[in-house]
Amino acid sequence: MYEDLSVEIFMERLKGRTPDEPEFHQAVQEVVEHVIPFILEHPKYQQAGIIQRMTEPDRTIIFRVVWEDDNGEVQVNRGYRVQFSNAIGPYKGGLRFHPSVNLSILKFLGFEQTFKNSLTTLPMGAAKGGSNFDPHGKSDAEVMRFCQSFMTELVHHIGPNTDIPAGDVGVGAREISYLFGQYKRLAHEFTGALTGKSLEFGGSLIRKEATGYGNAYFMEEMLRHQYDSILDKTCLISGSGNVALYCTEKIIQLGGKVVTLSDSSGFIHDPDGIDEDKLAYLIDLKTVKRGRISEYAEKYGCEYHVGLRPWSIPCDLAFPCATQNELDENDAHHLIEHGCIGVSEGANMPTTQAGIKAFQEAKCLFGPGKAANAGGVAISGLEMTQNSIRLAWSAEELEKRLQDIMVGIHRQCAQYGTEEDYVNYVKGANIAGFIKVADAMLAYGVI
Ligand code: NDP
Ligand code: 2IT
Repeated sequence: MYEDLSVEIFMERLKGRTPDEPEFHQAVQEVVEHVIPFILEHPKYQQAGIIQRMTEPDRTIIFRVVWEDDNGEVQVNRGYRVQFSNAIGPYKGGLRFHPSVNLSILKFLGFEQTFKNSLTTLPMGAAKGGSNFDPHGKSDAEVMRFCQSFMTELVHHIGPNTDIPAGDVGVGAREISYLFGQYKRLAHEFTGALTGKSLEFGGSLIRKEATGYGNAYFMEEMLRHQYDSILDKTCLISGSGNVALYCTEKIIQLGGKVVTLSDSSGFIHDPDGIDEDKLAYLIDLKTVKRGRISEYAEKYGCEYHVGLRPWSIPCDLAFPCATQNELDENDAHHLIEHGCIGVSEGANMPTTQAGIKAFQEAKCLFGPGKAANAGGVAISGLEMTQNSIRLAWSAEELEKRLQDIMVGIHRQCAQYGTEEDYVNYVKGANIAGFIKVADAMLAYGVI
């Protein structure tokens, strides 16, 4: 079976049966470039059609979400849950509310989640979901009505041992609270069927910080591997959401200097660096007032670049933490020419394929999202554990576990990705993530 397996033939067939899914193709291409050569050396995976099965979700649920806006007008959105794989644990992954959400984007995210969750070493399968609903500019009451309607369908497909959604772009503490409230009401039970919950009702300490902290820890570990550290490094961050803000916080704690942040309207450049007071202002601005990043520039009198991304600014380290394909080949060349020695992806697939190649050719450290941003889902996994044992661990305990998990992910990447004097973290993450899921699938037989 599959005797003619090659990256080219595989991708041609995948594109043939999934037309109009460019983000999904991109995510699969990035994986199979490393995994297919590995499979060819290990025929048991080839004979069992493992990669063919891994690139087809277990199931995809698409549903209508109807809600009433504050003017009494009926609004219709589309809701999704792509349950990708439960080979190594119940389906697990975030929900994204953003106007760009479509099946291609959710399939790319669900596919990547399979490898990411495997790398954490915790027993979690993979899923992703969301809606083309845009929370920007909506009142709390509108967001609540949307979330309640969304959960009215989703409740049939999730549960603490089945599928456990969490946040992603556009889904933070407010949305998870509305979603969990409706889940609890409809399911008639109080169980940890969502993570990222608030502390009063089963949430975990460190969860909101975990993705950003983990991303900074992953960079620190890549640097430590070559006897360096974040201390005194100038850092660029894109985005100003959950991941970007807490990545900033950890970089400040590790002695680095963050000089940029962005949103979809532009970026701020503060050459003096964002300190703890400025960060406190930002967390309030973005999570309570739901303001724009340009307001930071007005308050602190620094530059604001409308409609641009931060990659033209000279730096030592870059942390793309906003969205997919926000850093392309030109940006990569700019960064390298201006002295950048490391990139750690807080977002999912923020760097284009050509961008990744440019970093790797320049021997710039490059940590792919499925490894570097796995801290968020890892603490989600530990939120599930705490819910199951009905206990809450301390922040110190959880942060220590987060650090250990990020170090462990780095170790797995180095084990499978070391090429002479350079660690190819993309290759390492893909192969290490693949093996655990593939071996579970082999054990189950043909299902
Ligand atoms: P948030 O919604 O909290 O913040 C998203 C940020 O990115 C905002 O600043 C937003 O700006 C910006 N952004 C979103 N879409 C675009 C776009 N199309 N173009 C430019 N800027 C954009 O999301 P998170 O911080 O949670 O997520 C950021 C990234 O991290 C995503 O790729 C997500 O998948 C990934 N991730 C998140 C995890 C988590 O635990 N939250 C875990 C692992 C990965 P604006 O407000 O203008 O839209
Ligand atoms: O992309 C991701 O890993 C997330 N959005 C977090 C998923 C989770 O279940 O915590």
